[in-house]
Amino acid sequence: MAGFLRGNWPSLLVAVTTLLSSSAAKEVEPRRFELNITWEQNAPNGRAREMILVNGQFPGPTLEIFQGDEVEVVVHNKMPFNTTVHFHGIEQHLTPWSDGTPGLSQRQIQPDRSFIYRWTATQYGSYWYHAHQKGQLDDGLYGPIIIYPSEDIAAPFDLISSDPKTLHDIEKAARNPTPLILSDFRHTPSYEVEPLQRESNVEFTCYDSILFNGKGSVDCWSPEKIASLLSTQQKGFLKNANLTGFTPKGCLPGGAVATVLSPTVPIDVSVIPSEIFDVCVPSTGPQEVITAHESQKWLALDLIGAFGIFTVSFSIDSHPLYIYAVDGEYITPQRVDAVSITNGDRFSVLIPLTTPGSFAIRAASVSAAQLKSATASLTVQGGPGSTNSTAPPTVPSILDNGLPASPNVTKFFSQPKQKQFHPPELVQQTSDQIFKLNMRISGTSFGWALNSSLLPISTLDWAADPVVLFSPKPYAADNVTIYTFNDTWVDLVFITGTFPMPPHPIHKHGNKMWLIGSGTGPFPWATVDEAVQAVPEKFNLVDPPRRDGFVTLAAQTEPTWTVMRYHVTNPGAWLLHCHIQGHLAGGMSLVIQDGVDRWPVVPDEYLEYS
Ligand SMILES: *[C@@H]1O[C@H](CO)[C@@H](O)[C@H](O)[C@H]1NC(C)=O
Ligand SMILES: *[C@@H]1O[C@H](CO)[C@@H](O)[C@H](O)[C@H]1NC(C)=O
Ligand SMILES: *[C@@H]1O[C@H](CO)[C@@H](O)[C@H](O)[C@H]1NC(C)=O
Ligand SMILES: *[C@@H]1O[C@H](CO)[C@@H](O)[C@H](O)[C@H]1NC(C)=O
Ligand SMILES: *[C@@H]1O[C@H](CO)[C@@H](O)[C@H](O)[C@H]1NC(C)=O
Ligand SMILES: *[C@@H]1O[C@H](CO)[C@@H](O)[C@H](O)[C@H]1NC(C)=O
Ligand SMILES: *[C@@H]1O[C@H](CO)[C@@H](O)[C@H](O)[C@H]1NC(C)=O
Ligand SMILES: *[C@@H]1O[C@H](CO)[C@@H](O)[C@H](O)[C@H]1NC(C)=O
Ligand SMILES: [Cu+2]
Repeated sequence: MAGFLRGNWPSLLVAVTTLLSSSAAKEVEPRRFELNITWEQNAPNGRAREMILVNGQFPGPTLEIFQGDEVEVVVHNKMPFNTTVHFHGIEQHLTPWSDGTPGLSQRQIQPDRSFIYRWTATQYGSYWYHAHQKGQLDDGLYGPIIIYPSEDIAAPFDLISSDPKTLHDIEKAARNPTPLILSDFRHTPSYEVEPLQRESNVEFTCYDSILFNGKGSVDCWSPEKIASLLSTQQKGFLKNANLTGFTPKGCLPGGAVATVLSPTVPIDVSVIPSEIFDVCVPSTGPQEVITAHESQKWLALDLIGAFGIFTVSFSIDSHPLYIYAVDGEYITPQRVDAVSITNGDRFSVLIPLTTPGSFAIRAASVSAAQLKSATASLTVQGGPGSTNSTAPPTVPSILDNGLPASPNVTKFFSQPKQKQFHPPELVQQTSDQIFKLNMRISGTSFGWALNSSLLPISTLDWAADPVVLFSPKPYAADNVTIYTFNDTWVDLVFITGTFPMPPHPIHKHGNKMWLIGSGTGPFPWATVDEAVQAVPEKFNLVDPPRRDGFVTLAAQTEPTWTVMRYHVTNPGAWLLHCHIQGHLAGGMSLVIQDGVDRWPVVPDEYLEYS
């Protein structure tokens, strides 16, 4: 039994079959998925490259699960690279070895090997899976997870409408959400990007396409269009670097990225191929079409931000969005015109279908380093007796730079107003431990540090043997490793130490956190209690938003701080990191050993897996 995870996949299949039949007496069989991960030619935006497919698809298949299920995901690595698969936002309650973080929770899955992830679907809602090995997310290893809520979970739909018929239509739509994965996509494979970044000392902030469910095109805009969309901040970056414009790809030129972020570090832009930042070659791939019928009245979408770097504005022409869940958990619904989506985010939205027609689904980058937008289509077919001749012209809510398209567009999703519909517990008013993390750029423009020192992902991938979960360093505190005790409350204070500081989408593995406060200026207080005394208006300890990732405040000229609080209930080795792939690769991570006093006993088959 101990060895059944080893070996190549055909023998494993036999072993798994045996295992399943021998456990047939068990009442509940696990919900089982098999993911064949391959490295193949594909052309999601009309231009071919080698990339990652899961079961021959991109994005990977949706894992449909019912809350309470035991889940088994068998990964067969048929790529020429090591890999791991992380289940983003899944708390992995009592199964920290199935979290998919190389060096922290498991050894890497080598080519022609397999690995079985096992976890319990304790949560409900919208999640996703993705590679956690180096830059493989950018190569296409991701797919949606839907966990259908159990019957006893109350939903907030009667806050959208109290009309019984409408409520019925809404509930029906929400039972069957359509995943819509948004991603940024690059032609250059991640294994080429990494060494080129190191050789040039420049962070590669430029992508080729925005994709909807893996479909899109390469649009090349005229210099005039690009110039007309530039923000004041973007013009300022150009001015500092003595440049006049963004590149034909709509990007801040590579040299200027480094000038802005790490002006004292020598760079070598000559090693950067011109297609990375500059040359735009148009190509056309398929367009994603979401089809619905007017008679449904409502449509539910699970929006998933599978970005390597972008944050986008998202909207659907002529349609409001009712956001009813964030990162999988119900909230008091917000009716908005648009929502900003960043790396790792999930927004579950309901859309009223009132008119047949075709409406643009828009995503536009609001990241400072690149202008880019793309559209998919919402096609609403007409019901019997309806006519589309009277359909009004469609009205966009956002422009190609993500800004509101007209003064009428006033409602973007508001995180401060995000109210959890039924939080599992109240946030504790005081904490037991505080960790102040000084975020800064350390060296090159991609060398972001979560706390002063870099923890490059390569350190975890290659050097962390034994794996932290298997051999914890309980009392290690070396700038990049912290520890906590079970059933304590922990504050993570993210302080910007260098300027300019972009917003960082910080994701914690293993549990959700509350965003209890943020502010501008230094954070001179020894504890969050003291901070709350001094600036109570900067805190919300009553009903703060709860998520598995929050974006830290950007900073231009003075420091900012962001406080996240969480309850340690799930001992294990968890990564806390920026979800921007370049920043993660560059070192923006912290190892959290949660609950060192109640460390889990790792099953032999995971300990021995190699
Ligand atoms: C994975 O690949 C194996 C061998 O090619 C095949 O038998 C199996 O059906 C594949 N599984 C899926 C889910 O595609
Ligand atoms: C692949 O994983 C194995 C096992 O963890 C490790 O020894 C090897 O160095 C890894 N290879 C690469 C290129 O990371
Ligand atoms: C921009 O030009 C000014 C004046 O010529 C010069 O002092 C500065 O070093 C230049 N900056 C860069 C990044 O080249
Ligand atoms: C609009 O009307 C045309 C002609 O009747 C029909 O073919 C088409 O499907 C309709 N479009 C929608 C979105 O209902
Ligand atoms: C704004 O809303 C008003 C009132 O509904 C409408 O008349 C006007 O055309 C809208 N303007 C734009 C730019 O959409
Ligand atoms: C921790 O940070 C300090 C200050 O930046 C540095 O001197 C030290 O080398 C770091 N330690 C480790 C283990 O990275
Ligand atoms: C953060 O790094 C500093 C060194 O710059 C170190 O003194 C401090 O202990 C670290 N904080 C944590 C929480 O590890
Ligand atoms: C950790 O603490 C939580 C919250 O009190 C508790 O439910 C859980 O059983 C504890 N875990 C262990 C392994 O003791
Ligand atoms: Cu970051």
